[in-house]
Amino acid sequence: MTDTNVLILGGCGQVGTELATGLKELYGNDHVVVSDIKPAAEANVNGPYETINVMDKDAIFEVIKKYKITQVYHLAALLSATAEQNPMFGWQLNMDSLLHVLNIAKENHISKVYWPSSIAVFGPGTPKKNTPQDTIMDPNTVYGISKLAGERWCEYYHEKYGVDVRSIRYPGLISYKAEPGGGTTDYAIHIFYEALKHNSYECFLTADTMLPMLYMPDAIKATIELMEAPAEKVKIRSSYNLAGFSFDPAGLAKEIEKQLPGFTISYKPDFRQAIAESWPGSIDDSRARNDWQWKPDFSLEQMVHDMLLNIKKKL
Ligand code: AKB
Repeated sequence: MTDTNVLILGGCGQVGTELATGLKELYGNDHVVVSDIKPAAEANVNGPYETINVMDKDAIFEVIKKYKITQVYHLAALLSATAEQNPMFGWQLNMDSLLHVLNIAKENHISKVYWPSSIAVFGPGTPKKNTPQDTIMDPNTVYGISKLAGERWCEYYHEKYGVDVRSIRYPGLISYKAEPGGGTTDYAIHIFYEALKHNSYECFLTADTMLPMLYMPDAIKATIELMEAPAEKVKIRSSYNLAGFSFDPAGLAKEIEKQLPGFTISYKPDFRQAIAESWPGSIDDSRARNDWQWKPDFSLEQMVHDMLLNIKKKL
């Protein structure tokens, strides 16, 4: 029997959907409460579910009390492309909700917090290749600014109040179980659906826009491993660099073409190009590898194979 009870905020999103499955395998179905802004009838969750608006601290706290929650995974956020369309709302949602969770932890109502950061904390002045853990950070998107500020708050709450908060700077996450929502790296998911439906794809980034990426099973593995690691191994309390592989749209298209002969790609960059250009092309994640033995399982080739196989079944 576990005395760990987990609450996932933003649990119906791209990461939350798969993280819930992983955490239920670890702690049992009844010990993982999924929450999202959606009403229960639309959420399609098997197990405890609560509708929560993360801007409402009392609503979060009520659910924490009701289920005797010990750990919160706070995944709700406006991502890069959506936040650029609505900057003030992006800032408020991303910051206020994080501070609500950190304050609940500071008041000792929960013992551990997970909050994802992103490669969006980097900016045009950051070295692009093998971007180090500690480097120039000058994000120029609302999302990136909110994630960098969030990282500083996490470290502050850890140092001043002893809050056990842990975080990963997710690169682009590739998955097929749940839809991605409003990110710049989402092209690397859309391309698979279009490849299988039409054998062609029009990309909103240019052919040579290199970005760091990670396949979802590896992202879930990393998240749970970081949260399960003994506290003394977690030496970074802002957020850990992490990545699986890097590619540009032309490279991904080439890999898809190997497995789907005749596949073609064309390019029509839009406002997301500038966002992508401000981010690193590859990431140095040696601190995660050394501190808590992070190691991805999937190569680019294996990811493409698995995505095509599973999306084909879905379609
Ligand atoms: C986005 O594109 O906004 C996200 C991210 C890299 O954090 N996938």
